[in-house]
Amino acid sequence: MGLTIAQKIIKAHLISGEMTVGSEVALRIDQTLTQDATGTMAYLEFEAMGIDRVRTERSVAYIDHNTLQSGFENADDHRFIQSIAKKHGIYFSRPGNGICHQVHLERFGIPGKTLIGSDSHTPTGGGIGMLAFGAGGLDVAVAMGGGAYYITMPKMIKVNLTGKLRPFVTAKDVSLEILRILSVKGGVGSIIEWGGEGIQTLSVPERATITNMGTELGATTSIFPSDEITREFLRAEGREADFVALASDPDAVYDRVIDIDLSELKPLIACPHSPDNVVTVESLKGTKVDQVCIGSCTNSSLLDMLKVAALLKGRTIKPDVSLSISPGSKQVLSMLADCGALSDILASGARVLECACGPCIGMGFSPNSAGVSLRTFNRNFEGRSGTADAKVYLVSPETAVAAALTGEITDPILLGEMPEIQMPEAFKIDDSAVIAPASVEEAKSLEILRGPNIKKFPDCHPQADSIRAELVLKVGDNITTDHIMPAGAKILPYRSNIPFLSQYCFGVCDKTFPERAKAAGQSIVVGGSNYGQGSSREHAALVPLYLGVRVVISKSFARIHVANLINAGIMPLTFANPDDYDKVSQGDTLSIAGIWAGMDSGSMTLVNETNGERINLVCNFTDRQKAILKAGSLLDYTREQI
Ligand code: MIC
Ligand code: SF4
Repeated sequence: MGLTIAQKIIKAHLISGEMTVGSEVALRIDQTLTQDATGTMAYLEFEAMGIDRVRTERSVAYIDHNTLQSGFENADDHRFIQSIAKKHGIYFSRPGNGICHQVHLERFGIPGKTLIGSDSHTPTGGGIGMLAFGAGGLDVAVAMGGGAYYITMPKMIKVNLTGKLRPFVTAKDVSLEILRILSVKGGVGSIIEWGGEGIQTLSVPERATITNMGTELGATTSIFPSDEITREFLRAEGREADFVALASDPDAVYDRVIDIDLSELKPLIACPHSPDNVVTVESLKGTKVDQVCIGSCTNSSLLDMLKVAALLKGRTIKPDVSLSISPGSKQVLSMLADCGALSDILASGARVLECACGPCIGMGFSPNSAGVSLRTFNRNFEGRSGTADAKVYLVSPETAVAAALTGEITDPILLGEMPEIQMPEAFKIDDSAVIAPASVEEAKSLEILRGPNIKKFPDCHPQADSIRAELVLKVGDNITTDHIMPAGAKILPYRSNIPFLSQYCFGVCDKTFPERAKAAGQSIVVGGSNYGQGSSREHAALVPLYLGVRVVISKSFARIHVANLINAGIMPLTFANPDDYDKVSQGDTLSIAGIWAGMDSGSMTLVNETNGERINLVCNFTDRQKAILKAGSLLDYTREQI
């Protein structure tokens, strides 16, 4: 039987486990990346493991999320990360050099290699044929130390593209179309491979837009073949030597095949507050727009920016719309400046922001009250923009420009002819903002620079054999990590200060949660399906842990979050019958006995002491996961192993 691209890469990196769907496999990791919002914690964890030097082929620490520096906190964290990177063999990408996923694609990604990153959009690397996963910081720390990365062997979904996109219909619309088809849960447990003759019409940055947003499907990752288009991109980056061809075998078997005819797609838009809430742009025409943001790791490549500049050229944005543009990297920004496109953008009335995540994670540029914001980003979760009642829509750069110019949601086709975009043969290479690590000898005397914002890792608790606790919070379906542990300019600087962060835990759902959880001592949280979708932030596990949450019960979990819960020593359990979700209410006293035996047998009984109901819960822990829970956390488990 032939293999898919992902199966080939998994096979080449398999340390242990069977490559059968549903079993746990351990993978050797070639490259890691971190960003600063998750990185500070990841490096504290790496440090706690006591390993001198990273054991990967390439590890890069990016600063791209917390670049506002409205106090000492972010700058202190940047210095901490820079100093620890230098000492331990990690490349450091300075603030301003760009968004981790964009820069990694440009300068470091290699087809056929494995990459894990402490950011859920690490699958962007799939656009260049990498097998790239988002992971919690602790998993990345372990991989930096040479340890394996564990995933549940996924199913394989193939998306076959035929035809060619029409003018003004883009890779972003392909991402939105697959979200419309599969929903934010449709990719869970699967790797999505993109193929078919239609991919020949998509450049690497367009492919990367698609693999980037595969994260919103809940997919384990997404990947494109590595072909002549990949070679061309690497050549333009001066890295042709990194090229290897990669394709699936003709007789590879897929669990599901989806066909999309590119020539039939229309400009699409995801409505508030979920990326799968997709309709045609046309159907919303005339909706008044207050703000437009172009950028983020989804749509900030040179190609995207050149298209935006060409459409804005000689035009002025509506006076009551504010437009921000954040190029994805210093390479992109500097090439825009060299060719004059930046002047066209500025002349239109746009505000050019630095090459960073910025408004995508609520770091500035929040919309006005109840404002309508059209963004080329990948997430429009409630409150994420920093304005609680804003209505955020996700669109392509072309649709974004059309809204900025007309002041309302407008099909970009109405902008007239799409200008011809000439991509340069070679990109401008300047790696001066990437600082290489010190030599082993030099590293010995280097000091790590720590600011007062860095607080202690929360205490972990080895899993006891029984628990009796209050159901302190009951939430619904598709709860995101932005609900559990919000980000944004006010809170993001405190990612290494769990006690401070804890005041905001679940704030989007229930502002009284932190106080009630603390008062309860130890507690249980109940969620609906796809609990924990979205970001890879392990803070969505560490902060509840700090507040006393010991068990989370849901109808189903998102992949990275469930791993983060286990890594933090919080036991995730699932209702055997999803309808039993209705048999518990917030405030009930719940108990579970015989937990250790239940972990082995795969089922436990939850007793609702308040109403007398007995509810069957299931779990499917591997031996490693049981050992982590019993040790109290992955950190404790890893220390035991070392
Ligand atoms: C996001 O897009 O939500 C983030 C911010 O990049 C997160 C990481 C984080 O919370 O720091 C992600 O996607 O993993
Ligand atoms: Fe940054 Fe937004 Fe991409 Fe997350 S999704 S890495 S916040 S640009």
